[in-house]
Amino acid sequence: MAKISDIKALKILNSRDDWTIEVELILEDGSCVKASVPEGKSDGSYEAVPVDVDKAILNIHEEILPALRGLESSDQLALDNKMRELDGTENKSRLGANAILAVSIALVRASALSSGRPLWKYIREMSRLESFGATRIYANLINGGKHAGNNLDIQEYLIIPKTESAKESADIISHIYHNLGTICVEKYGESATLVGDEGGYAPSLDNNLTPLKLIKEASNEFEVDVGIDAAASGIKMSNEKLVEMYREMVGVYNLFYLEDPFSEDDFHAFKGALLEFGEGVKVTGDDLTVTNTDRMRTAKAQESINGVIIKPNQIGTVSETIEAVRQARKYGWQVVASHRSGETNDSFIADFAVGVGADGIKIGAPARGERIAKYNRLLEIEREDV
Ligand code: 2PG
Ligand code: MG
Repeated sequence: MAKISDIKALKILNSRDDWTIEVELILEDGSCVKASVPEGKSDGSYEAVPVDVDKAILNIHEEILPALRGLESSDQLALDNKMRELDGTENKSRLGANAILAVSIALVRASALSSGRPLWKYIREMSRLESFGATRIYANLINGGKHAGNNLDIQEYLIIPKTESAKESADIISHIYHNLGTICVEKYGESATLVGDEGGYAPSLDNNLTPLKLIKEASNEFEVDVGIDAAASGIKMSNEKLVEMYREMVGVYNLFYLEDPFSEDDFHAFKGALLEFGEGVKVTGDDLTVTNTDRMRTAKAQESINGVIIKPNQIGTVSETIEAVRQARKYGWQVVASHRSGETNDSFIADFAVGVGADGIKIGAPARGERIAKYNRLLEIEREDV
């Protein structure tokens, strides 16, 4: 194990052509790693708060580096806590959740490298979390809502292959994605295969259920579950109308996964959906819970959900993200780790998901380099896991 020698932060572009931070972290044994952070568009109001990128870079150089230099890199919890104390706010709004997370990720990656272990394995050992089976891929093949310029209210239409293998999963997703493209062109013309922020097709369609019909047609010969992320905080529709739509999705398309079906403070409406659809449908909190153990506690007390999305940048340190997974496991919830719509080529989320033994990982469609980076890292991890 080695001590922290230097941290350099700089500006890079993300997949939406917005600036974000990349840090290079060097240990005294010569281990040198990079890490960058993603950014959401359909953000929850209770997420940890990033600061302007130039300010974040300054904060890393002037405050975080002097506080961490010379300390043992492998003491993740102590280092994350040190950054939290230094920040001094509840939501990391002074130093910036983006500044803190970039350093936090770089620390895990550097310690893994220094120890000679693959990142996912290092996270598995550090978190002492158990894996209950393979991490299934949640692929978003049709984009709507804030992620696309079309007329669909629902943000994401997902397929989840029923297989334990990342390679088989990627293969199934790729076949269905191609089939879907062909079907879209046949039915709606070439422009129907223009893609949204997460690489899924973004056609304008006659209603919010049609994407499930198209996906069903494209999936024909393959074994997949289907789901949606409504990201309902951004939808202007009454709860009655929403429930009616979900009822049809569950009834006709056997919906397995239902993320953020209502707006972010409506714990009660989530509970209603869970009661109506039962354990067979994973009613999942994202903007509702924002990887925050306090919000998760409220959701548990109100019996609102049976699944949760986990995103490191919603809370701002790797240690707290691990703690959120631990708490979700205690509650018996399904755990799905997730990318953000504004991504870089950093594939940390793939190692994190496998490391903490998440049941699923949401990484968009197999298109656009920043999404492909996660697919390819999952394939690599599967090859390493022998
Ligand atoms: C979501 C995410 C990722 P965003 O709502 O789950 O798919 O979108 O990063 O824009 O919040
Ligand atoms: Mg979501």
